[in-house]
Amino acid sequence: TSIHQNSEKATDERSEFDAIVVGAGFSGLYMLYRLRELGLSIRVFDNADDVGGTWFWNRYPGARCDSESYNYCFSFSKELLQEWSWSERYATQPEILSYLKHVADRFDLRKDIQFNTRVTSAVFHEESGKWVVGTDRGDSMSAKFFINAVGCLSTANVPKFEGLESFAGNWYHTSKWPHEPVDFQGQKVGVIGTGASGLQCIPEIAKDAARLIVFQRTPHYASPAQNRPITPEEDRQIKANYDKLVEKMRNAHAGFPYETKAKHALGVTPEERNQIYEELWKIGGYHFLYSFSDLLYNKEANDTASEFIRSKIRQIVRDPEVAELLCPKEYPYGTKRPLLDWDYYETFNRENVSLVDIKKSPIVKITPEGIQTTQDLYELDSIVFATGFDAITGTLVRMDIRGRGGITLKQKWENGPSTYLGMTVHQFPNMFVITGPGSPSVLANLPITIEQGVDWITACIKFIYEHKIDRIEPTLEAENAWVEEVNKEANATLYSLASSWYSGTNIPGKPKVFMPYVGGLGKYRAICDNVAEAGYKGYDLV
Ligand code: N01
Repeated sequence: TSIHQNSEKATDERSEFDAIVVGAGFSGLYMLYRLRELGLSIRVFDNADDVGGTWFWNRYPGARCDSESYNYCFSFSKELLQEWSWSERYATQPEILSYLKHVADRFDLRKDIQFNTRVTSAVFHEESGKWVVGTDRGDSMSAKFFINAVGCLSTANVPKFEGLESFAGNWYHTSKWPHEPVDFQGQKVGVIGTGASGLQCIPEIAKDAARLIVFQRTPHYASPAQNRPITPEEDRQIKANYDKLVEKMRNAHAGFPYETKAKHALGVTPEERNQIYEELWKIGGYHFLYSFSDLLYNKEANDTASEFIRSKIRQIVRDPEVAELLCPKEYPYGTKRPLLDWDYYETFNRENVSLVDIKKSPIVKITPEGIQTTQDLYELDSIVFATGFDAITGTLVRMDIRGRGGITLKQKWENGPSTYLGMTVHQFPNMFVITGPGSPSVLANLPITIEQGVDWITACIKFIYEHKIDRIEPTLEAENAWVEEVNKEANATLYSLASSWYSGTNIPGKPKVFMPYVGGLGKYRAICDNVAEAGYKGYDLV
């Protein structure tokens, strides 16, 4: 019998498995699919009551993916690519969620997934060589392999403002949005945060609320999304060429099928440069980032793109003071996650919307009436926290994961995460992380980078069974060398000029370490493949 949506228990009653996977989003679903092909017994846990991961939780108004729909999907099944049609250039959250539900049904994945269950601990038992996994429902199950598919942005960051519990209205975090639509009509609403989530929900909330006050700490750069429906002809063309498109994405730097216009922004005349920027601005989406390949490496080159975006903001926003406040000046374009503009800048031309600079006048506390800054009290009916996540490591260190000698992952990563290839950790045998720190993860088109990670892990597990190996664990030397490589790549870029969740600076007390691997998905894939081909170089195989 297959398990249907909202069922709480997977069908298999056993407590011992070959592999336990945490998370049923893009990465957990595909991991399950691949491991089943090896004939293994698998249990997947997810805290939600259905599949979807990030697309299950982030239901705020306006939630969509910034990556184009026909790039942001699984590529492993040609049939799936042909049978699913995306309705718009950028898919909405409900459409991506129904896609992932379709994937779960089509490949009969639900029967191995236990929903409404949070994994709270995972302890490696040295004698048996098994991971013992505990959940908030009192389960205790063991497996040879423990695989984290928890996503990079799954632990919400609600800043600890004094007095939040005293607030008389309702408050929401974008990633924990209620399943029923929230009605802001007639309300005074405050939104804190202007990252990807803020930029998407602000224009939508502005249409409903009587008054919207946006609390901005740091302005972000955004280029137009230029969304539109996908025509039947376009759909046919994409599908006729999917093989080539997929091949291109898999080997591309960021997993997208785009090509940069030119190498050096300063190698063309200012007129030519402007023309390229204008052209890409019209095309929309991440194409703008693909103007010149040195934007993230050369500050002077970057200045030209940053200034171009500022000039556009000044053209769109009518009030010059508000426009200036919306212009990022303290960090280069692209060093915080580049964003798309879904009528965000235009929203500040509305009569009912205002912008508060909380860098100049920080929030002091939340009172029963609203938000108190050093300057004013803003009376509000609702507050929306678009304040992001304890990204990349947050969910992992909150689970009580204990490796050899009882060391916890939290202790191990006290001064910042260290991994070998972003997928494995010294002292944590037979544990894998998909989109872990030290992998391209959030800097690449996620479904495509997830497929690379899952395929590599699957091949590794197959190798382990074929060679009758009990344990695989990276050596400390290999791990240290990889950390050095990740740092070297990051240091060659301009990323250090911004504070961002990429390096943990959004979370007070979190070590400041640039977490993703910047070298690109194509290069990373080749490195990982070489390690495998060399018989898992850098690993102890026992
Ligand atoms: O979170 P963020 P997000 N006081 O961390 C501010 C993906 N995503 O949920 O910049 C006051 O980017 C913070 O200010 P500052 C995507 O990868 C994708 O928006 O730190 N303000 C910032 O403005 C994205 O990058 C999509 O100074 C505080 C905001 O809150 C990632 O998720 C859509 C504060 C947080 O921005 C995270 O995006 C949505 C405090 N104490 C998300 N703490 C799409 O594909 C934080 N802020 C479209």
